[in-house]
Amino acid sequence: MAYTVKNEKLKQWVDGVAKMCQPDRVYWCTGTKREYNRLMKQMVASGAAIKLEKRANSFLFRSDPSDVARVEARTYISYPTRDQAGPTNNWIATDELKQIMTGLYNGCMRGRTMYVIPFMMGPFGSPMSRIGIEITDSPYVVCNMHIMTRVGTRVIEELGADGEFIPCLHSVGAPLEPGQKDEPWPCAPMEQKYISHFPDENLIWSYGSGYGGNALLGKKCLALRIASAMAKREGWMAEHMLILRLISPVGKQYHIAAAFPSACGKTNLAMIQPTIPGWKAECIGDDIAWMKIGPDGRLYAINPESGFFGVAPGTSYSSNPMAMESVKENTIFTNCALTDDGDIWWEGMDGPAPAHTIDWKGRDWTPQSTEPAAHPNARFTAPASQCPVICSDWEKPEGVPIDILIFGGRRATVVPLVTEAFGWDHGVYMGATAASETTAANIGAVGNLRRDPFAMTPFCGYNMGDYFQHWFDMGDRLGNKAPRIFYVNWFRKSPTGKWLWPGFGENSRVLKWMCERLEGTAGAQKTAIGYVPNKEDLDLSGLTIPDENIEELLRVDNNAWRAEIPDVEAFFAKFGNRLPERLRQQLANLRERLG
Ligand code: SAT
Ligand code: MN
Repeated sequence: MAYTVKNEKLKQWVDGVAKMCQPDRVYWCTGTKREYNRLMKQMVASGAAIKLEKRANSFLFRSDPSDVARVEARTYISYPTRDQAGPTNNWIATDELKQIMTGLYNGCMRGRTMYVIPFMMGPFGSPMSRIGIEITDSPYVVCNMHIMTRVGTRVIEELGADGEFIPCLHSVGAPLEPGQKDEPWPCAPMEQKYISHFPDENLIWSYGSGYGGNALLGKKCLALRIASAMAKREGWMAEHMLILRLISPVGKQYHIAAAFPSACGKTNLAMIQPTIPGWKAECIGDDIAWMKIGPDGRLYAINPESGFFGVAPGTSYSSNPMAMESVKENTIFTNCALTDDGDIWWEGMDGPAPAHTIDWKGRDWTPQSTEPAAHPNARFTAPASQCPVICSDWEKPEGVPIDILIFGGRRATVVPLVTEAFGWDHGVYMGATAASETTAANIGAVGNLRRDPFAMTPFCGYNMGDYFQHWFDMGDRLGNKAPRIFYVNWFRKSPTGKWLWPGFGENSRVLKWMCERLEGTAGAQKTAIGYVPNKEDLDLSGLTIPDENIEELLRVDNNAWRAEIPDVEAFFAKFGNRLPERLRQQLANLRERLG
């Protein structure tokens, strides 16, 4: 061990896990570049990773074809009673789940190294940051954690003898018998996968998957599921939100936090390059925001992560140039295609498709192939510091004061480009009823409409009805210092199925309108669903969009909204008496406004 651990609780936990999992050896991570390079070298030698000739210090991994995304059906929020987990979470009683998983963990690291990863979520020195310790038998996870979190000896120092940490146990669930050759991507069959959370104990147990949020436990497991439960208890917020700073031509700063479901363009918006002259944007985070009320009564946000785990397909110099710049070097690619000259490729990258690649399953691929070369949920893991527009204050310990909160999703119909809430309670209603067409970020059918309140459905660590109430409570505490709330939909389509809005950098026009609403300088029409801009309220200069498209984008069809009310009612009914009365009231108000 390269350092001394003074924390008895940590030592005991690690010893106990080692006894249960029976690894060949235990290794405490230091978080250094040397450690990273050594592990990568080992993985290249074993065939788990491919070093990219064309990209400095970058590597390609191919997962097992059965292990390509978060598995929500195998994700559990465990409490003694089902009601505590609520209707949106899978639940198994704590005792029973621990018994099942202890059985699986027994001897599961045989033939492998057990890595202990001390990591910090949030900047060093921030009162909002939290320490996690991940135990894993996957060196791939160690390297990803190096990028996504702050790993190292300094965490052990900050933890000291009696500091608090969140224990995160992970195993790929594939013990090796003596002499048995390892798989390039070891994992367990679906029915043995468990991504489990015990919020009462701030404890995470994950088994059987090596992919993304199932295995990089600082991300969804700690920073959202466990943190949301802590935040409820302690009076702060852990949200599935990007954070960005927008700077107006006169140099005024606006901080925006926005919640969209996975793979709905959070990373793109987080790194937006405004197309309107004079406006600039800087990125603070692309996936998760921890927010707390500051001494001045405003809501302050930090990004608990230190890297981007972004969806690769569709990322290009035209859709997200800043992401392309961020992945130029020191990046881990998972399930992308490999080009003949030793670079990565994916669908939607700039320029013509290469004449030949090796696809994410390791097979020859040509543009004539019937399957995509990269998996739709292929990812890049890149250090946030490599983003050319990373905000100079992105690691500020006190965070940045949030002016605007945005909810949204992918909707081909009904929902206009942008709507401003009448007030906090109405904004909470918008968040609670947010809906989106499903994407490839989760294993399941793609393209179905699902209610995804606050984009938190798969990430809320307790009863979602109580979570709604927490939003009202936070609003009450924030009072007139609360951020303004907006709802956006970049994805509305024409009756013939064409995108109506160009999106990407042009979304800055919508952000500008929001800022002007805060300043009281932009107009809007009051509709049944909120304030929607008139065509002339949006800065559309230099854009060539047919008038009828803009009209369709901003159209509020009361009939269509009325038709969705039964679905909202059915959704609300799931929460029984845990549904806050104030949400019921908002629904009644909407119904009345729709007439
Ligand atoms: O695999 S992750 O959960 O980290 C990515 C996502 O779904 O947003
Ligand atoms: Mn996400």
